[in-house]
Amino acid sequence: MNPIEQIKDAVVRGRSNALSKYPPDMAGKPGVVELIETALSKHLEVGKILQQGLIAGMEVVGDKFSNGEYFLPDLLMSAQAVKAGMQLIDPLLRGEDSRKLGVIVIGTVRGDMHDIGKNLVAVVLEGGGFDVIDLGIDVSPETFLEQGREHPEAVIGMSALLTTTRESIRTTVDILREADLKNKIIVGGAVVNQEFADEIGADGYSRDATKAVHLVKDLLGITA
Ligand code: B12
Repeated sequence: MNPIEQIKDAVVRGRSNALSKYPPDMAGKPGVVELIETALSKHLEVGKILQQGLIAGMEVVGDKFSNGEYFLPDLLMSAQAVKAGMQLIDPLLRGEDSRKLGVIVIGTVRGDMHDIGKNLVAVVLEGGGFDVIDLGIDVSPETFLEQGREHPEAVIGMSALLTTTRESIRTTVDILREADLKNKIIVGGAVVNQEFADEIGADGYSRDATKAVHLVKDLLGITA
């Protein structure tokens, strides 16, 4: 297995670091943290570590959870491993480039606690040169409204992973539109698609974090 595949595997197995007791059959073996350190020392690209290691691993975990092979504790261990890895590469993704292309306000909508995907989108946008204001999870329409008013130039991003909270996106978009906010709105998350985005009058949808950067650049007319 190459170093990136090892990172992906460690995410799938929910192994954060070498000191962790989990999973028991991997005692003493490196986890996501050590594997990323090794990958970085070999000058592997941070973007690859993120996309093909952390995100790809979490996608496998998502599928295993959906088909009943994994249960909640497995899921949480993997989420923790991704978090540990993100802490390591986050500063590198942000880069030293202080040029800012624009502001993004992003959050997971009311009633929804899922934030792994939203966090990835936030980090990748930051890495792409944007200032990101992350409102966290379970964000009320009122908070989005306040932030939109405070940052009229910002693109607002909303994430939802549940069929029920997809409706929170709709409500939030309606409230922002009724208040006549001119912010561009982008939406995403596993239960969202282009059709839904069009239906609720969002300005854009992207199925993953990397495409979100292109989407925001397109919306803001940034050609570089
Ligand atoms: C991890 C997870 C959890 C974790 C969340 C941990 C965390 N900190 O986020 C925990 C265990 C807490 C959890 C809880 C629940 N979950 Co859950 N969970 C998942 C799981 C397995 C993976 C989600 C994930 O992180 N995927 C990986 C990331 C990288 O993908 P992503 O989120 O889709 O994000 C990518 C894109 O969608 C996009 N994107 C995301 N957001 C945005 C935003 C913008 C603006 C843009 C442009 C793009 C974008 O870019 C991201 C990166 O590429 C999914 C199953 C699955 N296969 O998706 C179920 C799933 C979403 N959960 C589900 C359910 C039902 C629940 C619970 C209700 C379970 C329960 N009975 O308690 C609770 C809900 C709690 C709540 N109120 O929110 C269902 C939802 C079913 C539905 N359609 O409504 C799913 C589909 C599982 C299933 N098959 O049943 N869950």
